[in-house]
Parts: sequence; C-alpha cells; structure tokens
Amino acid sequence: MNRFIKCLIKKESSFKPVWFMRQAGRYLPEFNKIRSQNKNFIKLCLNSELSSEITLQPIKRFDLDAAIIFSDILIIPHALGQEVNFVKGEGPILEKLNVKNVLNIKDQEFLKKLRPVYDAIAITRKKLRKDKALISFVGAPWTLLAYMLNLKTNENKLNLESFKKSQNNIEELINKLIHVINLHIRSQKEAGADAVQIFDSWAGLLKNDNLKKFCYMPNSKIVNYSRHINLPSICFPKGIGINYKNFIDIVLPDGISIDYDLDPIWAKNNLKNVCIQGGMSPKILLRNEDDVMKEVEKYLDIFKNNAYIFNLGHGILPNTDPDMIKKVVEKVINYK
Ligand code: 1CP
Repeated sequence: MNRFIKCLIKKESSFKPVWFMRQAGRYLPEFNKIRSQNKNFIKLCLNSELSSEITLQPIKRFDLDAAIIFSDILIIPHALGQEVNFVKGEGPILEKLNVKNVLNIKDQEFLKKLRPVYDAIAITRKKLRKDKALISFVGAPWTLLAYMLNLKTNENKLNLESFKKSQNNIEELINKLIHVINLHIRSQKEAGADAVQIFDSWAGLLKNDNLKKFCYMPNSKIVNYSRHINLPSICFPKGIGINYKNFIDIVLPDGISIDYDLDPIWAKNNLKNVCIQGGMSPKILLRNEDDVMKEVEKYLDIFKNNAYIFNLGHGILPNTDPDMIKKVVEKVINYK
C-alpha cells in the first residue's frame, strides 16, 4: 500500500503524503511546450500518449506521492455531446445545452468517447512507480452544471436568471450526471486509478436547501458508489465555509480537501473521521522562500497528529516558480 492510500484509508498520521492540484499544467515549461503544439485542449486531453506524458511531468521533477491524470472536468459535457472550447484568457466556453440530447445519451456512446482517458490511465499506471498513487477525478454534478447551463456570472456569483430558467431541468440533469459520473469513475478505476477526487469547485454558489439538494446529495451518491466499487474518494466542496462540517457528516468521504478560505484550526477541530487534505493558499507560493516555508510549516504543525495530505487550497497558479514547488515538497518530506 502506498503512502497516499495509507494516509487516506488507514488514517496514518506518522508521515504526510504530498501532491498538488493542477500539478500538471501551465507553470511547467515542458507542459507549455506540448500545449503550444496542441491548440485544441479537449483533443489534447483525449490524446492518451500525451495525456500520460503530461501526467508524469511533475513526477519526474518532484518526489510527489501521487500523480493526477491529465484531463479536465469538462470532458464529461464533451462526452455528453456538448461542444466545449477553451478560449485563451477567457476560460471554457460551452455551446448552448440541448437538454434532451444529454438526457438520451447511451452509456456505451458516452464511454466510447472517454476511452482515451482510460487508455491514458493504463499507460500511466504501468510507468508510475508502485509506491506512488494515481488519482482519477471528476467534476461534481453541480459544478458541471454551472458550466453546462452557464449558472455563474463573470464575477463568480450565481446567475439567478439562468438558474431560474433552468429550474425544471436541474434535477433531471443532476440525476443523469450522477449516473455518467459513476460510469466514468468505474472505468477510471478499472484502468488502474487508485483513488478519485470529486471537484465541486462552485459549491460555494449554493445556500441552505440548494446546498443539500445540489451539493451534499449528489456528492453522497458518488462517494457511496465509489465505496461500493472499493475506490477511495476525496471531496472538494470549495467555498462552503463552516458547512464543510455538515458536508463530511452527510457525505462521509474518505478524504476532504479544504480550501484557502477555511481556517485550518477550525477544520482540525471540526472535521472528524476523515483524512484532511490541502488548505494553503496557492498565492503564498508567489512570495519569498521564507514566507512560503513558514506557511507550509504552519499547516504541517496544525495537522501533525492527524491523517493529513499536504496540498493547496486550490490549484497551482500559472505564474508559480517550479523550483518553489520543489522546495515545498522537500520541506514536507523532511518534516518531523
Ligand atoms: O493551457 C490551458 O489553457 C489549459 C489550462 C488547463 C489545465 C492544465 C485547464 C483548463 N484544465 C487543465 C487540467 C486540469 N483541470 C486538471 C489536470 C490535472 C492536474 O490537476 O494537474 C484537473 C484536475 C482539472 C480540473 C478542473 N478543470 C476543475 C476543478 C478544479 C479547479 O480548478 O477548481 C475546473 C473547475 C476545471 C475547468 C477548467 N479547466 C480549464 C480552465 C481554464 C477551467 C476553468 C476554471 C474556471 O472557470 O475558473
């Protein structure tokens, strides 16, 4: 059993595994080189050889405990037949959703489109040392819908107009998404993934009953399914503040990734029977080495006696210096 899984499942606290959200990506020159030769981002995600190569880039540089397969959460809308484009500087643009088409898509058709992701996982698992974990991931239904139905404004607030207009479809779509997300998780496990991270990056847009209906309920169904197929899960319901406690009490994931807005001491005292991951702001990594090391140490000290996986409170920013990542990894590994 590798260190990552020992910490996640056995709640081992004597060492702290380390990996980073967006560890394969735009801060690495070797990624940017491949990206500049592959203008279509979705096509790049579906190129199994290149996806595997990009997944392993950070592993070659740093002594990380886990690799995360290079893909994107928006590969699911793509596989459901909704066109997805990544426009430089603007983020993803999705064509207007045809609800009927999405609800009617057959499992086989959906899985066939994602075959290259499973091939990339199989290739990567073969190349990756046995003592390192390979993490698969999905976007949670609400976060996928936020993109599919254009439910957030440019200021990252809930777009009430789009939300009201889509009300009739939201529940049906959530159920369809739970179904296809579970298919995607099962296939990633069968290809060789050791765990799944469920990104609910826009959970923070939801309040009260909607948080229960559109965040806790779907995450809980996905975590239950993952447990049923023996795949450990980590949830990331970003931006829900003290509702993190309700989330883990209801959803019961193996691991919980905390965001940079959550007080880590509050998390330590309130999030029980779960492996905690992450928390440090990715912005810290843009500061000088002393400041960075102090903050890393702060998180390691707080979670010293807990099952804790070192990571950030969100993805690595594109202007991060790869050498700073190297120093952080060394600091975590040598921490006593
Ligand atoms: O070069 C480019 O323009 C592409 C940049 C890029 C990369 C490297 C995007 C576009 N996605 C990815 C890869 C990616 N995305 C990974 C790969 C593995 C790794 O972490 O190293 C993962 C896990 C994701 C997950 C993802 N995509 C999330 C959830 C995590 C998060 O950041 O909150 C989300 C919300 C997306 C959507 C997405 N993909 C890319 C962009 C620019 C966005 C939009 C983000 C936003 O709306 O703010």
